[in-house]
Amino acid sequence: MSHPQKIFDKDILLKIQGYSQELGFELFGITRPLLQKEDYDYLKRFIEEKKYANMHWFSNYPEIRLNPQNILPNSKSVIVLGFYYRDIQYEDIIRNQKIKISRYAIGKDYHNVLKKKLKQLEKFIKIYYKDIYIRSTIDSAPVPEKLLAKYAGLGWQGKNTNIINPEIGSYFFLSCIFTDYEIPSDWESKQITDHCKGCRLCIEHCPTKALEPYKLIVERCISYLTIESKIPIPEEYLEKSNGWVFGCDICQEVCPFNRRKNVSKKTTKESNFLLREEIKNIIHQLPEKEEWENLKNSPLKRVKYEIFKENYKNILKYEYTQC
Ligand code: B12
Ligand code: SF4
Ligand code: SF4
Repeated sequence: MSHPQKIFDKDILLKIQGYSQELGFELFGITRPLLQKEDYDYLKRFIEEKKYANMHWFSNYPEIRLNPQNILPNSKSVIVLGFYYRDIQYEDIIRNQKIKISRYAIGKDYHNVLKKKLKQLEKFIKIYYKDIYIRSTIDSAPVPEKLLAKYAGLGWQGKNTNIINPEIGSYFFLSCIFTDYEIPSDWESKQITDHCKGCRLCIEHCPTKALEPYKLIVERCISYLTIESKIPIPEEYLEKSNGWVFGCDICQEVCPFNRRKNVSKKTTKESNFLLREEIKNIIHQLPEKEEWENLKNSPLKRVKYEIFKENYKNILKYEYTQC
């Protein structure tokens, strides 16, 4: 007996897209989970040459990172989703603060928020395809989400290395749903061409000179230095950190695609990503250990209190002497 072929139906894909929009995902695309040669070679070199600084976890599972189809047996397609996170109400606050927390981290932990939504979407897909194998990822799985988003037509990879969508800019999270269903031949996500052209604003404004076009020098990036390095910000970078104590948004703030008229007022649809009172307090005053311990379900908790505290104090010291 021959088995029916596992191929998505175009109308059902449209239903899946519709439901993803109901859940709040604004960007949707589908592609094959295979890297293009240039990207594969670059990523391979990046791993081999240990360009990931102290993020030693980056070299785990290279057979998946370089061949994302290996994340699920017989994986044939990956649905890539974008979720807009910027809370417009934070814009005035962040502009006038000495201590800055990246826009993506002011709400509840996006891993938890989006994992729940992805589970709902998986359930929805299984209504139509009971025999489907699915695996969802949000950030922490060893798959190159930006490259897959680029192939799925969510945006182009800018010179600041983020995925930028011409309509909504770059303040969105990426998630992936890998499946063992093929993409129908009449459904093709078209790749968006590079819109950066002659612009170099992100490169010129990066305070630590961490950017070369389309390439990030990890150990110079404030985002890395404040979240992933696991040591206090070294002196040489402190004076350049511009108040960023957790993450850094400078190369996105200056990007014209986040400043265009229709985008500059855009705000998240997800209440879980709005500025939390606890974060507001932290921006105004260094939290006591107890306050930090009580802060639950926050991206900030990736950093140890002792490191956060030292960075916070050092940044203020520098800013203070500057005045
Ligand atoms: C490791 C990591 C980091 C590291 C390294 C960042 C980086 N640029 O790679 C650090 C801690 C610094 C970081 C910071 C940030 N991150 Co981060 N990060 C990741 C993670 C886990 C892996 C990314 C990765 O594979 N990097 C490795 C390098 C090699 O990849 P790459 O920059 O994409 O480089 C490719 C291209 O340059 C290209 N290329 C191909 N050919 C060639 C040839 C040449 C010559 C060159 C130069 C390049 C090139 O291919 C390369 C290889 O893949 C992803 C989640 C995931 N699972 O994918 C989130 C992710 C990329 N991060 C995200 C975010 C939001 C951020 C921050 C904005 C957070 C913040 N505000 O502080 C910053 C942005 C800093 C920046 N300018 O990139 C989002 C991006 C969403 C989007 N719209 O693009 C992701 C997708 C998380 C998510 N699920 O939403 N991050
Ligand atoms: S996140 Fe900040 S430090 Fe890192 S590349 Fe962008 S502007 Fe530079
Ligand atoms: S600031 Fe300019 S060069 Fe940088 S990502 Fe945006 S459009 Fe591209």
